[in-house]
Amino acid sequence: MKNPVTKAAAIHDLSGFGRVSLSVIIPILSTMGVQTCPLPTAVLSTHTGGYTDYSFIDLTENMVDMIRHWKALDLSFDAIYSGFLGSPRQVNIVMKFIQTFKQEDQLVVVDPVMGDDGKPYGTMTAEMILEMKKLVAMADVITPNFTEAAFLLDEPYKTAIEGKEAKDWILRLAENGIKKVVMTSVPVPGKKRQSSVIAYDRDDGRFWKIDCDYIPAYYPGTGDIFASVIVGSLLQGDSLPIALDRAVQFVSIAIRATFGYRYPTREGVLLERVLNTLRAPVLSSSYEMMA
Ligand code: PXL
Repeated sequence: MKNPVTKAAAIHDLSGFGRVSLSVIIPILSTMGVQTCPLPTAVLSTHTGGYTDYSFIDLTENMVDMIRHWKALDLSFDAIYSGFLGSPRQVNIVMKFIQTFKQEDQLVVVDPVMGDDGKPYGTMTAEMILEMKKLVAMADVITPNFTEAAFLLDEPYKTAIEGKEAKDWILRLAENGIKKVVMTSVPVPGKKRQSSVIAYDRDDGRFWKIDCDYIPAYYPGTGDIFASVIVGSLLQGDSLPIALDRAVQFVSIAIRATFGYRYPTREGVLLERVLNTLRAPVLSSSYEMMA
């Protein structure tokens, strides 16, 4: 029987407090009609951005055990979506997972979660970055932010990039066969406060761009929110530029819903207030094709 609901394996950490990773990915994908099967990489008391002294339990061995059982059950997934990984060995486990559960018409999305704003997250190491370069090569779609793209390409982080060079970075990221590259938080020259999302579709060679609103606050987890909306949107058959529109608009609505309150930014955006908007059609579209 054809699966009546699409099914995604979600390989990310579970942070108990502060809305990031599985805490946002599961509700978003569920709302978008996707059954989400979490394969937790680590359990933390909080995420690592804005909190210190957090507890961190590495679940590498547990992942091996869970995968063994999933294989025995002969599970199949319409999508495999990985994000924050807790150790270099986990990257290898995810690579093996992709090989094991590979099937036709499957969507493999790797969000190479490593850092932001030019800096690596607290648990990241040089070895992790090396391993992550191998993992992204197995993906159909990758969603690095600008910092992660710089890490993957061994480029120094910069505070502005011209469109032509950004396209060149994306083509280099796509070199090893990746079908769709979505780069977020791309800084815009001459506009200190502005950022863009730029994406490339190898199938037709087109580049898409969306300029994002600026709001003077940083909320952890917005990268996970963005990438999971992209996953849900592509799974429901949207085109790449419409998936970008959905993800950019949803992150923007979520930030605006939160910023109006004096809410501690490290707790993340008020997802619960805006989740239902994911069910609405895209009513206004702001993507552009890049020449
Ligand atoms: O949102 C990315 C992310 C995921 N998981 C953990 C994090 C972060 C970012 O800070 O700390 C544990």
